Amino acid sequence: MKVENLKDLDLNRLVRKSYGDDEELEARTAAIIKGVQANGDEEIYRLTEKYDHVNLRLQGLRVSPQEIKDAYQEVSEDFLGALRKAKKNILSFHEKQKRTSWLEPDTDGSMLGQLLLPLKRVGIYVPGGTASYPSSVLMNALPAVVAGVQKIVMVSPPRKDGTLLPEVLVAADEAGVTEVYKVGGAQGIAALAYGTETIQPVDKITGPGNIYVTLAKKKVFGTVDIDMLAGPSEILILADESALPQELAADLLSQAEHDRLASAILVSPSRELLEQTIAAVERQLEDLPRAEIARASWDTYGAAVLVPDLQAGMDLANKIAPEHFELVVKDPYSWLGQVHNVGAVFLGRYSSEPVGDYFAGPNHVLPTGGSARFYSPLNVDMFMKKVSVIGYSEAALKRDAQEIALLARSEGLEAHARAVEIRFKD
Ligand code: HSO
Ligand code: ZN
Repeated sequence: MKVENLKDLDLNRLVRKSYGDDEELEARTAAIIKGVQANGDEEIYRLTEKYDHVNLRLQGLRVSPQEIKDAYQEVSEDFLGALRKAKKNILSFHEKQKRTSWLEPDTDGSMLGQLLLPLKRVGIYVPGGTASYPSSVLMNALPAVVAGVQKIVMVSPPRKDGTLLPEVLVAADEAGVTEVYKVGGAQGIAALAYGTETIQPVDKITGPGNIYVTLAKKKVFGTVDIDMLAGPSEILILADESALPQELAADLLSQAEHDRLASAILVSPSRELLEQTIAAVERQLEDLPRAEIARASWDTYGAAVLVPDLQAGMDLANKIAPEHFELVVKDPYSWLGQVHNVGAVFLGRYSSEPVGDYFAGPNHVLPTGGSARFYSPLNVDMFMKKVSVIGYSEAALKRDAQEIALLARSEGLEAHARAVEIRFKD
């Protein structure tokens, strides 16, 4: 890794990655969805045998209360304690997001307003393998709980022995997930969207997944709502000479270790800091368990960018629109007013990115791939819908009837005009 000058930077290398628009994969995903629509549970059993190498026909798809109980026996008390503290912080942060219905009376006797209603059923996808994160179970389920969603259904691919990770099951139970099913991939998304004999369809699906899951979510959008099309993790750090290279290196690697396609970018006006951090990344990679993944990410999508000053760095951050943005500079709060296109901003050296991943309270499901330009972190509003309320009084309609009729006729819609006029015929 070498320090790059801002003016030579190839932005295309660093931004707008997605998990691909592969037509062949799209066709395969579509076929899986069709299969589940046509053959329900049996198709899920067949695909689970094929992709997850386990036959669930005897035990069924649903995780039993006994399995949840057993999971509690398998996790450590310290894990449970930390999970519960994280839950408390996430809940109290998201409580502040909750908005309520309102009805506003007018002096003319009419009433306008807006009902805010929780979605009835939501589905949460939790990936399998090493990306099966209990923290993501909390981050997806708790905003739904705060919104008042009654049914929160989780799906996740089973391991070869037909179980799910106990930490994930415990997190689901702690978060208030009401049903858990052992089904992953595009078939899991299809089951949530269209339902099967065992799984009732939901209104919205959230949660990250692999390319098949992402393409399936794209495909079922419209039948159900989805949260977003999650891409690989990203971090951009803007640092000045007050920052410590070993801390910056550790934060860069915290995102690089997620995924070979993850991107970790350091931006600074100090060449010395950039060079020292590159060296620190190399040293820290030596004994990192996921070094292979982190190195692939760092070598392909990482960067150390020299900018003329912090302002140029701030502008670059808003242009790249990273998922996570760390401001490790002398007075980070003085830059907050300029932060615009980022998923979450982390201020100062003690707001290391994993603080947000696990514990502080804000959601870690954040816009990626430049979508922070127009998209927000997962939040309570995304699990609610609005209904408009119109309660016109006689006086109000009398006052407005003529103008409503005029607008209706200007659109050639005579029946609309007559509908208001008929009330004042004599
Ligand atoms: N940084 C990831 C979330 C996560 N990290 C889960 C650890 N566990 C999302 O951007
Ligand atoms: Zn993370």
